[in-house]
Amino acid sequence: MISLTRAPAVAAAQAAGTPLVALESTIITHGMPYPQNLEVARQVEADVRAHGAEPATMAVIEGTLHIGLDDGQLEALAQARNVAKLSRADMAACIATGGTGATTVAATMIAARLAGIEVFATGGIGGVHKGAEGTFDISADLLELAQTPVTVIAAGAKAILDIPKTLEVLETQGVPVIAYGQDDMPAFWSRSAGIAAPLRMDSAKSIAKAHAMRRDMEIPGGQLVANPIPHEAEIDRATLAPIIAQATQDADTHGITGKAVTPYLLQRIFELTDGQSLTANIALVRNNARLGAEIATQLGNVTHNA
Ligand code: PSU
Ligand code: MN
Repeated sequence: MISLTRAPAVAAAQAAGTPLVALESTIITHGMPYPQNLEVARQVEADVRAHGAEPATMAVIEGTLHIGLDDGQLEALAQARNVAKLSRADMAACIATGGTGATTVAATMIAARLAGIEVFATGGIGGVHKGAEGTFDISADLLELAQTPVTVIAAGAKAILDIPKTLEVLETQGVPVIAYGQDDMPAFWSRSAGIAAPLRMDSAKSIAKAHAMRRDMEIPGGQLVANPIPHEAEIDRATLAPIIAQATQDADTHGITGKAVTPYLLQRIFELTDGQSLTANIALVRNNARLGAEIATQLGNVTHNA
């Protein structure tokens, strides 16, 4: 038996038919420094609620998979050090052995599926790292998107990743990548990666209909919605390119490998931009939470009127 607990607000929302939006916890434990991580976790939950949905932040705490966290749990995670970063490979082991860990995109998708939640908003997904032809570093997030039926709203893939290779893997795996409201693929801190996205949609309703169509056609897997960062928060690509190159080189110099790579790069870029990367990160996560709530609402309409 899976030890799974819904927060009271999540259980009430599901009973009432209120739309739900899953949120991840690795962004709190490994993606941002304290105390901004706690402020953002609370703010993003408030953003989802302000747009008519109920948030469910996922985490494994002492062997129980939590679907929705209370404020004390959010705060404990935000302050904790050495919390495990859980992906598909280690989530079951963590639950089985009574461990505590934060959920990545892949693990949050698994938690959402178990809880019956179909929409999940985050900042950025993992992808194919630069130099993957040598390291084989490809995030499990991409393979999760291929098999778990959750629509994930992110601001595209970070420029720390090899975006063309990330798109190739997603195409091979049959994952629709939908740019929201523009033709170009967004690149996290920048609105454009300089290449076209495979698909474009201009409304939450279209995205919800496409999600429902995959379900009706029994095509496994989810969708990736790439929502461009708001204009006012954007950092342009030219500014970031040397910073990313530096951070990537530093990771190499320090022999950072495996699941430590992404958190290391995020922290290094935060330092090298004097915190500007974090300000942008916060703006885009909030923007994704709002769109996630709209998609979840539309999905409820599409499903019930079918
Ligand atoms: N990208 C970000 N912020 C993040 C992450 C990725 O911009 O916090 C986190 C997410 O939890 C994502 C994980 O699922 O890193 C990917 O890690 P890896 O590359 O080791 O699969
Ligand atoms: Mn990796």
